[in-house]
Amino acid sequence: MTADYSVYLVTDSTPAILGDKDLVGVVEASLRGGATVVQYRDKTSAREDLVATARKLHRLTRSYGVPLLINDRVDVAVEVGCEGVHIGQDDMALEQARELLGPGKTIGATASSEEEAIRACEAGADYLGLGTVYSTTTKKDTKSIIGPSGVCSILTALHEAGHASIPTVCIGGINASNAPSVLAASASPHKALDGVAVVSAIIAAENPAAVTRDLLGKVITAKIPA
Ligand code: TZP
Ligand code: MG
Repeated sequence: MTADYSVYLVTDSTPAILGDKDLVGVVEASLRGGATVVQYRDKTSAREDLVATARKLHRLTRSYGVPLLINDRVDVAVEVGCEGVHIGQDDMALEQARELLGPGKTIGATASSEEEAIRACEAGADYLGLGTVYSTTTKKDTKSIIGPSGVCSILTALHEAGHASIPTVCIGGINASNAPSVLAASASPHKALDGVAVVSAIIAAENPAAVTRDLLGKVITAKIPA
């Protein structure tokens, strides 16, 4: 079964974004608002804390029927038994992640160019995160800002290389205000994004449920063919 990638929430536990709120509470609010995928992204916590938080998040996401993916840490995903991982260009090879996770798990990859996107498809990625669309303070080591036009070039290349069916989301500076224009401007004639991946617009929001609901409505509207 293919997941619904419409509103893909990526977590951030840093005080600059989460503030003094409780991460699990924020994720629950976003799920109430309709988040369709959750990625637990935590670059700083110790392994035992990663596993403990991932278990809490997985109990929650399971109750909403939403997949939980772990950023970078295939070992944590295996231990928790969640639905999969998201792997960056500098992380573990996708083939090795597949071997460790076993069949039936979801492996996502980040791509910021046509070549990276096609290579990830060939290596067995189940979906792609395309970006960075707009510069963002959430990820400071971003290599390239590709804008909606860069996303459009990648979607075109995927179609031409025979990978039209791979689900894609974009990431980087996306919020409920710019999501409709990003979805429209990034669509190529044969392939459009399946959704948007968002960190700060939801995690830092005063009302994560309302922001998620707003985003989901806009993504669904944008996906209806004109
Ligand atoms: N990868 C590319 S940009 C980014 C990641 C994880 C962060 C996006 O954060 P935000 O707050 O949605 O701009
Ligand atoms: Mg990574």
